[in-house]
Amino acid sequence: MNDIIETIKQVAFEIDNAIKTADLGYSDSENSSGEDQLKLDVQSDLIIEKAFATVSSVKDLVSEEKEGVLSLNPNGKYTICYDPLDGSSLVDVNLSVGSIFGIYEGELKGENLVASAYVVYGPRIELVIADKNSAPKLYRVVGDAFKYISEIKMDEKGKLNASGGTQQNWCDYHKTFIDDLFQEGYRLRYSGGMVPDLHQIMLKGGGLFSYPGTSDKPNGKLRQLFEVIPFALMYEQAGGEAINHKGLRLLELVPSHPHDTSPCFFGSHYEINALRKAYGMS
Ligand code: AHM
Ligand code: MG
Repeated sequence: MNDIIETIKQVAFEIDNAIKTADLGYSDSENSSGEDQLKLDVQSDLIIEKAFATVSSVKDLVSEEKEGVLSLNPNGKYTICYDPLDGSSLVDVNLSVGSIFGIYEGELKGENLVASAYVVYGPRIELVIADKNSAPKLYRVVGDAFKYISEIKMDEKGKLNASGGTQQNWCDYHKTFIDDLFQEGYRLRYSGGMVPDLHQIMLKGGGLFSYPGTSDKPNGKLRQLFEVIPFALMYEQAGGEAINHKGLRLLELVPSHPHDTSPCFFGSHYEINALRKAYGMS
């Protein structure tokens, strides 16, 4: 596992450099979700693919930017499912973006996630790593290396509300739930990049990040293997919760296709309990 973490640190520097210097235009291709790919998406994907090609513990790579599975080493133990540059459409307005990595052993489903990591490219580069045994660990680039900063622990209740999806397409009970949180004093924090948005809520103690199913996207937008499940491990290990619209832990999701999405809710206990009531789960 250590070789994988070291590789993630290496690619973080390379992708950060690409963000700061590369052409921000579109490539000629679409990803498997039918979205236009930026040149930067393709470049970040290649950086990760090249770096893991020599890591013997990695069996396969599955990228948000590629349709199929890329086999690397038949004797490897882990499959890495990754979103090379999440929120890349925010680079042209100079907002924070991130890379997300889910490290799976065996079949690609939530319960086989053994560790996850994400990198935030903001005013500073930060890396968070989670496994099943301890609280997530925060690292920050100081000088030319990642320095360990602290463990991340969430409070029972937070103050922030990051509500995704097109509001016009929310169902009535979701709208009422989100409105009620604002009535209770929650403050809106939503940049449109899930990495900085979820990072902010975890580091500020708690709150809610939601990306519900909507009338135009009944299964939400965020991808299970690359985005939803890796962050679910982060939130649970930080003392929060991560569930879908039916109350299922996101770590119990079993995708039938690598690019499947899921409605998702990440938060501290208080907000997730409020969600359960609003959605009629309890
Ligand atoms: P991407 O993987 O194509 O960059 O899209 C994922 C991003 C997330 O970072 C963010 O939470 C979400 O899309 C925002 O979507 P919306 O604009 O619909 O709220
Ligand atoms: Mg993404």
